Amino acid sequence: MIAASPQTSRGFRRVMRCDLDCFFAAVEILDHPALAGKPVVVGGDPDRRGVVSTANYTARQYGVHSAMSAAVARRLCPHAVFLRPRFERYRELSARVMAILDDYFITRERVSIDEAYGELPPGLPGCRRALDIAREIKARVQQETGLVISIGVAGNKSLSKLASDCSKPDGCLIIKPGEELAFLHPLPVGRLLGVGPHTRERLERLGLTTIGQLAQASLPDLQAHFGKQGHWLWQLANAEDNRPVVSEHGPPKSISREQTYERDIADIERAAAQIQRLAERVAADASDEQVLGQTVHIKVKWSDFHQITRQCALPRATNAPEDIAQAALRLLHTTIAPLLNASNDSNASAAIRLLGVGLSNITDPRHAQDKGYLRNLRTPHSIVQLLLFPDLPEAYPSASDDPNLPSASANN
Ligand code: DCP
Ligand code: MG
Repeated sequence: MIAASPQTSRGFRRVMRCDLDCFFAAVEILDHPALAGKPVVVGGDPDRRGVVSTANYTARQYGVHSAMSAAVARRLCPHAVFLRPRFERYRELSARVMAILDDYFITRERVSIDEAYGELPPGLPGCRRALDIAREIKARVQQETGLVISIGVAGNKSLSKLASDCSKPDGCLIIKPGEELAFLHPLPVGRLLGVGPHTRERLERLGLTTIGQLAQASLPDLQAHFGKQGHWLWQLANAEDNRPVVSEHGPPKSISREQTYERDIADIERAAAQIQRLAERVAADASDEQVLGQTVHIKVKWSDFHQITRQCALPRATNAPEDIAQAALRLLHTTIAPLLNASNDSNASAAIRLLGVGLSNITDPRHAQDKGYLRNLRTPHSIVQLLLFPDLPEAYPSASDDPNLPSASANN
């Protein structure tokens, strides 16, 4: 059997994955205590092709889940309270939670608004127990934000994710070195990272229903059926995952906003008004992130679901709403209007179902100066760890000085 977290003189790896419970819904209940105990669904309007962003655990008992149509959610749970998302508030709380995590992690990788991986100091004799760190984080998140966070700790990223997912809600699951395979192997293959319904079905047709069966399958056979993915899945099933936790020191690659319309748009004036509105929201997001972009793109999904994107370069990087709107409107008038008119002439039913505006080719003067790993090492807890483990920087090379890891600039 393969040991996932070998004990070395530098200690074993401890990766923590933290994920807030039913995040958007939890924030709504926090801010509106009268909702406590009720089923709560956050997302788009059930009467207007809205989609569920999330639901609290009470609503989930009725089968409501993320990405489901809000109309279906309402049929499943008619007495649920349906709320529109308040992204500003979610971003604010997310930032507060991430700041708490920074007090504990050597490196923190934010993977979504409510989820992050952290590399803890290595497991060495006398070091602080992962369970104690996890309990302290849970208590601080609860006290300082009122939210519940679930935590998994294991020797690598995919195991720590599985551990935190399995522990939900309000969970904390530590997989100790040597316990990886006992935890992993009884689970169904569908729990493995990257195994969606299609791959799961194919694995099951080969008689591989548990992760343990996948781990014992012949590697050449798996590669013959699934190519590179077969090898990766076999590694995961054997608790092998060497992916580093990479702190995000750079700006986002792109910023975009899109909207699906209740009634399809058939006239260019209405489309232009929507493009203007979306462009202003993109500009506001870019301004919040303190970044500039030099490429503007628009996206159109027609009523037959066919989708096109068009883009143009700006003379200089910007986050000014008027620059972004002007470029997006020019794209609309030059590339989309003729198609819209053509469809009207031929009496075709093609009209616009969705519009989007995006900004890419992003630059961030702030981040160009910022060494993310130094920011992490500055945190008080990390300084304590450095005193306890003076060889820590060597044991945990930063993203910028380990040749096996992407450099700060290559990473973004
Ligand atoms: N989200 C969304 N659309 C999705 C999935 C998620 O808008 N298809 C939003 C709403 C979620 C937030 O992102 O609250 C975090 O996503 P998670 O997958 O972590 O889901 P939750 O935090 O809601 O629930 P869980 O307790 O399962 O983590
Ligand atoms: Mg979550």
